[in-house]
Amino acid sequence: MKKFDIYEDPHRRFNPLINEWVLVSPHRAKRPWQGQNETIAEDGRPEHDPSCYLCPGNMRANGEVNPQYTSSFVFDNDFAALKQEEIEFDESNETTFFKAKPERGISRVVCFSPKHKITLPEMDLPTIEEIIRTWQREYTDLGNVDYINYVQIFENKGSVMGCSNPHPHGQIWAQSSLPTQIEKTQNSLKTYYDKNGSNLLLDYLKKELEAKERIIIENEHFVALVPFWAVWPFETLIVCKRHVTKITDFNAEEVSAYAVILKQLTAKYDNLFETSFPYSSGIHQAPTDGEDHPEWLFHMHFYPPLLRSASVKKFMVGYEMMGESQRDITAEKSAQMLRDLSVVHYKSK
Ligand code: H2U
Repeated sequence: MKKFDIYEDPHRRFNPLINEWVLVSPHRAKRPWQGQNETIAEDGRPEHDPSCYLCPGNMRANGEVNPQYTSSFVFDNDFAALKQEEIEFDESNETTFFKAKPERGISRVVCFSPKHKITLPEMDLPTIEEIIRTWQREYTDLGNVDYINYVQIFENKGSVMGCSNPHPHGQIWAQSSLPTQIEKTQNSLKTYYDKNGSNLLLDYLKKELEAKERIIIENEHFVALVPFWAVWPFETLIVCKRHVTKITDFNAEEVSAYAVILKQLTAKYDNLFETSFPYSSGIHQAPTDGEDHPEWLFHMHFYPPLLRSASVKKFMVGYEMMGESQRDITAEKSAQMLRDLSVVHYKSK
C-alpha cells in the first residue's frame, strides 16, 4: 500500500482552535481554470476624495461632518449592526425551534489614516503604531462597558470582500455575547488549558518554530505563519511570542514589533500578485467579561479570497457549503511563496 505523503495525497487536517477539519487536495492545485475572474479595482485614487464619507472634513450619510483628523479617527457606525438599548426579554417564551434573544452592542468605524489612497502596507510605521494604540484604547473603552463581553476588531479590505469604501478603515463590533467563532475558540483554548496546564497557541507556536516550513516572518515579539489547518489559499495568522491575552498588554516595544509585522505581511500580500490584496482580517483575544483568561493568546487572522492571480478568487461553495472546508495548494507551499516575497512593497521599488 502507498505510504501517506502529506504533500501529494488527499487528506484532512484538524483545526484545534475551532474543532473543525479541512480537506486538503494537493494533487488538484494544477487544475485548469475557466471560471470567473474578479475585476480588481486598481488605483489612481486621489489623496482626498470629496465624495468619500470617511475622508477628513467630509459629510457622512447621517449628516455629521468628519473632523480634520490627522491620524486614526473613530466614530460610532451610522448604520450600526448592534444597538445599545436595553430590551425587555422573557426567556420563558423561548421554544425548542424558535429560540432568539436580544443582543446589545456598539459598532464603530476606525479610519486608519486621513489619506484616501493608501492601505496598511503603504503606511509608515508611526501611522500603523497609532492604529494599534487606537485599537488598544477602543478595547479598553468598549470592554469597560458593563454589558460588553467581547470586542471584535476587524478589517474588510477590497470590494471582493464586500468593503464599501476604499478609504483605509476597519470596524469594531462589541457585544454582550461571545460571537460563535469566539465561543468555539474559547471552548477549545479552555479545554486545552485545563487538560495540559499550558496555552494551546503558545505550544502550537513552539512546534511551528521548530518545523519552520509554515513560517513567513519572525521578529523579536511576533510570528506570521500559514496555519497548518489554513482554509483560504493564503490564509495567515499573526501570533505573539509572549503570553499576552489582549492587545492592551503590549508594551511600547511590542506595539512597534506588531506594526512592523503588519506592514511586512500586508506588503508581501500586495507583492504576491502585484495588486492591492483583498482580505478580511480580525483580532482574536480575551473576552472582556471581567474574568482572567490565561487560556487566550492574542492573535490575528487574515482570510484573503484570492487563489491563483489578482483576478481568480477561491469560492467557498458546493462541497465547502455542504461538507467541509477544502483547499488545493498546501499550507506549506503558500507559506513558501509568501516567505520568498520581498517585504518591500512593489510600488515603492
Ligand atoms: P465596510 O468595511 O463594510 O465598507 O464598512 C464601512 C462602514 O461604514 C459600514 O459599516 C459605515 C457603514 O455602516 N458608514 C457609516 O457609519 N457612515 C457613513 O456615512 C457611511 C458608511
